[in-house]
Amino acid sequence: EAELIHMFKGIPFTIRSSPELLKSLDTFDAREDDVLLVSYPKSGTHWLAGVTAKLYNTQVTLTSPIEFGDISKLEELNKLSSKRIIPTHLDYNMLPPNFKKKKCKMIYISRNPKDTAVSMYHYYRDNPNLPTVDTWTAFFDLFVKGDVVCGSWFDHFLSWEEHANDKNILFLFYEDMKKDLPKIVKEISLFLGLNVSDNDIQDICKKSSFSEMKSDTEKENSDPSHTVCALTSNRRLIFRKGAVGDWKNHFTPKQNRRFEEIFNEKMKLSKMAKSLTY
Ligand code: PPS
Repeated sequence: EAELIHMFKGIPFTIRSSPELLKSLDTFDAREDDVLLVSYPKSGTHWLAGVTAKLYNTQVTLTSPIEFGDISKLEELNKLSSKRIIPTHLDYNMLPPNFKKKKCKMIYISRNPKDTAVSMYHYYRDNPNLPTVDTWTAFFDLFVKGDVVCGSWFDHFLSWEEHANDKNILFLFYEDMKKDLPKIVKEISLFLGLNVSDNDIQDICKKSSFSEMKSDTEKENSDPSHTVCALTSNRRLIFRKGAVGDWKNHFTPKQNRRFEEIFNEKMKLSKMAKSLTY
């Protein structure tokens, strides 16, 4: 079991991200028109990918996360025609430097870390490619210590927050998408420089609802933008509940106090912390 995970630059990765591939990311050749979709796991990656691919009306290649696979995966990526939409769970420091040098557009989506923790717990429980966790209590401890795939939620968020005001980066919150999806889809389209009619926005929102995306993935010819995860082919593991506040069904009052203490300490210099406590 232990060999399901390996450490790279101090961060736990699954063996589906080979060390050779992670090493070569340093020299990966970015293109100016690449678009990156960035997230800590379980923050709305699939939702954002679905929306973004639909905004381009399929004239793009949506890839699986850049850090997954063996070394041949990077050669495949090099051969793909533009435009490429590339999801990633990498923190800012591990992102291939060429994406930064070329000022590629990047969309960072984050979510209340309490809900992310709960989502990740269920994913760990149901995914044979991840270590076994027996109880929520055990997972909670691993999560707050950052002892889970992709490392500490706090480190990830803070590494990206530092760049939230860069012109090529758009910062989004899962909860805002839940509250007013058309508004956020419009914001994404403006950021990407796409001219999309209000009708198209309505249509994209309809096709990107939780129930639409969940039921679509169960069809044989499902929209490929609904299935970017490289860790499972079982789409039911991705589309679980899609709700805000499920943490309240899992956190004990004591865990909640402990989480908030850690949150307040780790995030004391964060300007965006307020947008995250729901
Ligand atoms: S992954 O594996 O890290 O890429 O997972 P990710 O896509 O980031 O996050 C999965 C959670 O997002 C929820 N989800 C959605 N919520 C609302 N609307 C839509 N369309 C949608 N699509 C996916 C999904 O249900 C997971 O959250 P939980 O709380 O586990 O249900």
